[in-house]
Amino acid sequence: MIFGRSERGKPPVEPVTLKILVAGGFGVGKTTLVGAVSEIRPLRTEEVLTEAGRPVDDISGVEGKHTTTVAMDFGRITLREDLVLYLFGTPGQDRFWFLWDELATGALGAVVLADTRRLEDCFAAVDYFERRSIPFVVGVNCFDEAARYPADAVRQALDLDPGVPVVLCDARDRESVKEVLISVVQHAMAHAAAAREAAVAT
Ligand SMILES: Nc1nc2c(ncn2[C@@H]2O[C@H](COP(=O)(O)OP(=O)(O)OP(=O)(O)O)[C@@H](O)[C@H]2O)c(=O)[nH]1
Ligand SMILES: [Mg+2]
Repeated sequence: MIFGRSERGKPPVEPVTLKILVAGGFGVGKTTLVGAVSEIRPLRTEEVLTEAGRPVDDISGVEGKHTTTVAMDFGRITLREDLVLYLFGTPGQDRFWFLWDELATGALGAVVLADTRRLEDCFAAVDYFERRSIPFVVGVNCFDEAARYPADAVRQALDLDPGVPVVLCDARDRESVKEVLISVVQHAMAHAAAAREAAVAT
């Protein structure tokens, strides 16, 4: 078939692809978040939590949970025609920490998911990104049963730098998760621009 000029339309844009990590404590909703927003069937590495695992898998606070991520979650979302995010959800349990460095390689930024009932569970993730200067936002996953706190109260409790965005979200809701992802991209871009300016100034 022969197309006229106008029918051929614009040449396809090569999208910029960015890698974003989704981290946070055990059972905070990382797998749920990646699944809610991914436009491909998310890759999951879930294993069933068993009686045998009880001594090592601390399920207090998440008693309804039957599976856990043992390697990673993987999903993709096109935020704009020219901007695609690859999402890598980390495993939440301490015994899988050795995987984090591998997953963090080349990441533009990260989302640290938090549950206000177990805020301390995300301290390790916050420390991890602060130490490596990887820009991150905190997404407060507002579970139905949890008390609501304003973003500033969460910021104070986590002792975050004033520039770190804190976004209230619902990990099950696509639009809500998109807002979190947009904020991490904006924050990471601002971080990169500030680093460039600092480099020019020296
Ligand atoms: N009510 C409510 N339940 C949620 C929400 N997000 C996740 N859940 C539930 O919480 C449980 C834990 O969710 P996951 O997405 O597996 O958590 P995770 O952070 O990936 O867990 P690990 O990989 O084991 O660390 C699941 O049973 C979800 O259905 C939420 O926003 N509200
Ligand atoms: Mg998971």
